[in-house]
Amino acid sequence: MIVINNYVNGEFIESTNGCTIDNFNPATNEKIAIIPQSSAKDIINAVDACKASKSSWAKLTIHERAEWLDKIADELNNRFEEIATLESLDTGKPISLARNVDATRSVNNFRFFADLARKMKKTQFEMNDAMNNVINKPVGIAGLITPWNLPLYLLSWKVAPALVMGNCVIAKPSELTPMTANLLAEVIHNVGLPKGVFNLVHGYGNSCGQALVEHPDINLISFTGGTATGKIVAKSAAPMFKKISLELGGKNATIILDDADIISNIDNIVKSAFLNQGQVCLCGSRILVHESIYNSFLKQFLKSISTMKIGDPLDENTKLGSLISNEHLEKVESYVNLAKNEGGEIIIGGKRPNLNGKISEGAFFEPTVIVGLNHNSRTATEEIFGPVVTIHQFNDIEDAINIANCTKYGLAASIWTEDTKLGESIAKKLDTGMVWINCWLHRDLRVPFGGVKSSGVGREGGFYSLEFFSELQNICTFFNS
Ligand code: TXE
Repeated sequence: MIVINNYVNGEFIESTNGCTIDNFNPATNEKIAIIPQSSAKDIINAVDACKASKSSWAKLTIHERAEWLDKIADELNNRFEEIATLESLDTGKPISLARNVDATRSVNNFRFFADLARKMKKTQFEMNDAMNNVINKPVGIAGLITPWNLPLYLLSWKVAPALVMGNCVIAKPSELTPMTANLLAEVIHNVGLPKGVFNLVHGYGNSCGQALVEHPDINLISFTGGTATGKIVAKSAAPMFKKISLELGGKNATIILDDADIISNIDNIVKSAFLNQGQVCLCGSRILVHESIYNSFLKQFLKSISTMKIGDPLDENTKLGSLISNEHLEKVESYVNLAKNEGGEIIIGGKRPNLNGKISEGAFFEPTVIVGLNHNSRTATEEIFGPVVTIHQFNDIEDAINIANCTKYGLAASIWTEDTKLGESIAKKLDTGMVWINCWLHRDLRVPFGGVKSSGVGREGGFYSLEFFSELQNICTFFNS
């Protein structure tokens, strides 16, 4: 069992009130760590640390700050296996996924933003009699709030651009997954980043997280989490005119046209539904299939699902681990019960698997497929965030587009067709921030990431992140005659 501290002003310290939160491995229910249950006082201390260091950090050139990002990436890479193991223990996700997705992206995020920052070009607009220079200044203090599904992957996605643009950072990871945020603080400490530039404060969302959002001297909030929490964050931050980015939930459609190459793509479609036990905001949890290929699709889909091994997250062959917590498992189960009440038929899964040994009481749930539901039903439109998909038939493309657009969410979608031109024309009619055609989660870190409607506000990714984590200032200099 590990005792985790906050990291404030270059020191690992307990919360000022001395209170703690127990942290569990959801696959075994073992207590694996104790973390600080921080309060507003700890946020105030972190803000003071940022204030003391922000002008010297902001004075460095962007190239000097990019060097720091590379040092962090190198040290993270040295601890690659440790990142994967901690992430697997903390979330219950399969170790192979923690390596290939979480650990890999966490290192890459630092490298990517270091390289991108070095490529930033001057923006100038010349007039007959003057020159406009648009410069990117640091915003100041950035508050970064992250969820439990991809802990270090999402935290590094915010920390790297925030630092490289000259901001000081206060990070508040999910209280359910503190391990790799702590590892990041150790890495940052070991590489010798100036104290106070990066601070990490652990605690509950409604106390510690809320205090972060409400602190008047924190100039920017980048939040990834649930839509209900996003509303609270937006409401608190808006009167202070903070810069804000909200990456929220999704209920993404997977649209399969009648000419789709099902055989070649079935494993990717299954992955889009169940990666990380369906706990990715981009997961395709509503599958819309053309009625002419419905039966053949269903056969392939169920066959592929049945090969996925559920089990010990630390086993190399495990494809599906546990959900994040027993509480979340109960939420997922409640949706399966709701689906039955709404007239749905569960054709695979729908229950906790029988597992033995130390994982017998873990938060596991079988991959579940529900058919026969109205596309407007609650099960088919609300975010479940678990290994549960609903399948719906359509007979013409406009029908599919209407079904895809019928939820309050608008994060992502995927379209599967041999006619990519048709796919692109459908994509334009979808109310989402992102669409993949014949692929899913195929990520180029330069592209804008984010959603519309209840899926969020703003875009991060590539230069969009660098712009969000900076304040644009235009300097118009009149030519001397
Ligand atoms: O997330 P929360 P929860 C969805 C998913 C899930 C639901 C709820 O549907 O079932 O959200 O999950 C911090 N002020 N997603 O409750 O509460 C909290 O401590 C400031 C989608 O676990 O949104 C954590 O650090 N911060 C999602 C972070 O917010 C607050 C990923 C996210 O927690 C706060 C996760 C407050 N008042 C869940 N209250 C995605 N977009 O990928 C909580 N927090």
